[in-house]
Amino acid sequence: MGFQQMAIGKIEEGLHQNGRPLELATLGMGCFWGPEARFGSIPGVVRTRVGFAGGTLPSPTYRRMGDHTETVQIEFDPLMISYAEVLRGFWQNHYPNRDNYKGRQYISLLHYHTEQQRKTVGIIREEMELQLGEPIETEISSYSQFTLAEERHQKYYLKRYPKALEQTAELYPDPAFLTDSTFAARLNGFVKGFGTKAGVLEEIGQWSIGENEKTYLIDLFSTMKW
Ligand code: MHO
Repeated sequence: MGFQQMAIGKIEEGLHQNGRPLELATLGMGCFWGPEARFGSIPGVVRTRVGFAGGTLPSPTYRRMGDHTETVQIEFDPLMISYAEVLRGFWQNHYPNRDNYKGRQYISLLHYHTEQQRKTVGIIREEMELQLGEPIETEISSYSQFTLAEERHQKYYLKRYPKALEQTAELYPDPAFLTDSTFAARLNGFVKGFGTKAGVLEEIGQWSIGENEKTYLIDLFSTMKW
């Protein structure tokens, strides 16, 4: 079928606009490549992006991030994964009390986006402190802004597989399309060792997209050469 005009944004439209409001989480847990892959593999996570947050320097870049922190921002469907589960994933997958050898670049940082999120943070933080056996030193504050990192940092691990990317060229005629794509988030998680082939295929089978589009993505993923 003519996927020329069916680039990924069009295919995934149904996923992003199924009438349910999505929620945001903004998390700093060290080098942002890893957490993007981890969260990108979770069903219910619609988008992942990496960038800079928490500082004051205007227009930070990777080479000049000033007082900002590497962060991953995820957009998720709260009916499929709760914010509490996101927070457990956050605290169980980095050590929040590490010495920060590079200023604020890799600090443990958490921005809540709503009053409800602020309350949930308080509850899960206590739960995680009991698990960890020490007070958590994550810097917690209200979300103010997030600057998208350079394109080369988005879906970083997936970009290490040019052969696979070539096979998705119809979906991603412009590499910038990877940044907002759910399918790219799953691929990026998969190459980093998160999720299983069967799991990804099963999930795509349940996506609220057209049948032809489903078949296309399922065929593509199951026959992909890495
Ligand atoms: N792995 C890199 C850090 C990159 S991350 C985007 C390093 O070891 O310097 O900060």
